Amino acid sequence: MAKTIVEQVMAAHLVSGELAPGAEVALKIDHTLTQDATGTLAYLEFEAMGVARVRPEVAVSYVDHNLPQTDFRNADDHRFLRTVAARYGLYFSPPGNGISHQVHLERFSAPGKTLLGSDSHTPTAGGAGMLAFGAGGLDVALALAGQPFYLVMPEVLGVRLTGRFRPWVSAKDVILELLRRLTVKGGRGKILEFFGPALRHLSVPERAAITNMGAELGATTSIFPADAQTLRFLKSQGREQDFRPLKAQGRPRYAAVEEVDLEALTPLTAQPSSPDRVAPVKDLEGTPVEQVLIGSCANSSLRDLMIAARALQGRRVHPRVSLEINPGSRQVLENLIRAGGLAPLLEAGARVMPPGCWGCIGMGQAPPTNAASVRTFPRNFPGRSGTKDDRVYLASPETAVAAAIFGELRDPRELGDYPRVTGPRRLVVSGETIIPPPPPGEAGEVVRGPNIVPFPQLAPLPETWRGEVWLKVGDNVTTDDILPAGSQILPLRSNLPAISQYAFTRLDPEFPQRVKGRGEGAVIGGENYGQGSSREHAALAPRYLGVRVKLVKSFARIHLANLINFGILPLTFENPGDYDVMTQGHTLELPGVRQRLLDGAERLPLRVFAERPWVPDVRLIRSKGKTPYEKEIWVRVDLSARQRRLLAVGGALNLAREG
Ligand code: MIC
Ligand code: SF4
Repeated sequence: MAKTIVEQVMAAHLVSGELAPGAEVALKIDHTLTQDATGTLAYLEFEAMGVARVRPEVAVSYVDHNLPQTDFRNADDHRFLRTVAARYGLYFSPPGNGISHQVHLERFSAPGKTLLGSDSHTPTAGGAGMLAFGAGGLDVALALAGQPFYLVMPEVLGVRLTGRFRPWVSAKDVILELLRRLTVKGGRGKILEFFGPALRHLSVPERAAITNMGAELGATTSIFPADAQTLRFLKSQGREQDFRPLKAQGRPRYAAVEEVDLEALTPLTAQPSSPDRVAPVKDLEGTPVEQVLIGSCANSSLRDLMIAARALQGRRVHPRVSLEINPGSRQVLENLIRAGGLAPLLEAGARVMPPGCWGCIGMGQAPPTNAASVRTFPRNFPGRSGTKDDRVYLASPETAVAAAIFGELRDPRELGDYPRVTGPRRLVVSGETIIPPPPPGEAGEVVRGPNIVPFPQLAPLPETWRGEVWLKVGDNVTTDDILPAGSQILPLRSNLPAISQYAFTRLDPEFPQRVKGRGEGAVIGGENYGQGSSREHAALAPRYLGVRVKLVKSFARIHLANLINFGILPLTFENPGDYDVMTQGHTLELPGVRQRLLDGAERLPLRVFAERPWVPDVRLIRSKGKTPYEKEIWVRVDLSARQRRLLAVGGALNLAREG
């Protein structure tokens, strides 16, 4: 019988539910990963569940995001993570070892296995045939406790790749082309499954650059088959025993098929400040560039850095440009040195950072005011670089290195001969820097510094909810907008009271002060609300300040799951036009909402009260004193019975505590 790869892997991991698009399914999780910025909270949540040892086959705690250790807080977090790993039986990848996604691909990826990671770019491992999902920390904590991962079964979108790259065009251009066609909303509710004759020429790191940025399409995940290229990659890692072939059976029926002819692609770039504002580099030639960053979980493999090194051989970086290289892992850096790639980078004038995320999440490397920065990163959301009104372009290592040499955006094909870069058959493998879990008897104690603040208790949902609209925002709001990262805020990830003081401050600097002591409130949003990072802090920090209701046109997947996990009611407009008539300051009432939810209601009445009439069809209510105008609208709650229970008790942790 014809079957997609997705169906095969899901069927092999199905705990409950039916593999029909739109239905909730529960999957067994084989591997988990966390990174430091989401991991601290995830392990506090895991500890609250009272489980003695982690259950998945492989569970890894990586430290890659917050590396500068500007004070004790950061170092406290790292020590907490190291001692938690030893106590509960996880692998620990210390700071300097590399970015979680790159290191997991190198040292642990296994075709046909499932991976759940508290980072939205976890689908990177789909490049090696893993079914890998980004999720909030609490979902990962539940998987660590042996529980399945719940998700709404997506449709499978086939992506057929044909042809072969022309010189100076590479994997980044494939995913930028898909972003150009489908936009940051186009992948929602979908898994991308790649196939076609071009796969023969695509190495695993190239495939991983594509699956990585499937996250930017809003896709649930992306996956490639496991074939000769996968075996070659695993052999180069000394892990051929982890290979198992994986391909679609027969001629499966995809919900739709996108075709990309690699031969027809030209160098592309995503313009400021959204990954889908894609244009050919040629059309933007001459734009002056002052910073070029090559790195991140999307493009920091040995291949990517060697391309940059070879292109820079005998050349110098333009004097206007700061070129910075962030290797993806210690292994990449080690092999770069052995392959003779480090010297040309340094000789050309590049700065080389230790492996890690760095400027990708605003931990240093902020660009100057009013300057274009070209980055091989996956995201260019406004202000994410650490500079207000930044102008960040996303591009391939080829396009980035051309910008570094010319000091402006230029089609990299102007650089002449394309360097031939082939990886060694056997890489120098530095996996021994990953600390394996000690035997259960030798676990040791978890060490908590003052920056590790215990998880708060969250109140259950009241029978009838009433609160004010505290904020109204537009379309495609990111979790970076809701709770920014960067060098000031990232050290507070394990301290909820402190980090909540930054919630929504990008959109309204007064927000935390404005809502303080005012009970509970609501946020109104547009389409694709909460795209981007998986950080559950973007749900939890507003909840801590009293946000209990989010009413939007549509949600992004991971943020939606995080809202439910922390007891925030995720509502959508039945009539999207109602969005236009609502403003900050309106009072909302959801009569009998708790019982209605538990009864399975798919639509709820919402009363909106205002001081003044704001649309022609509001009616005057004489008895309501202060808020005389009322309108009733319908809102939708598209949730499973499990999610309804979570919301009623005030969140997943309350449910886990109840047992
Ligand atoms: C990101 O790229 O946005 C991050 C920073 O890696 C986040 C995780 C976080 O906010 O800690 C992500 O992708 O989920
Ligand atoms: Fe790190 Fe950037 Fe990748 Fe996020 S997108 S994991 S910040 S490198």
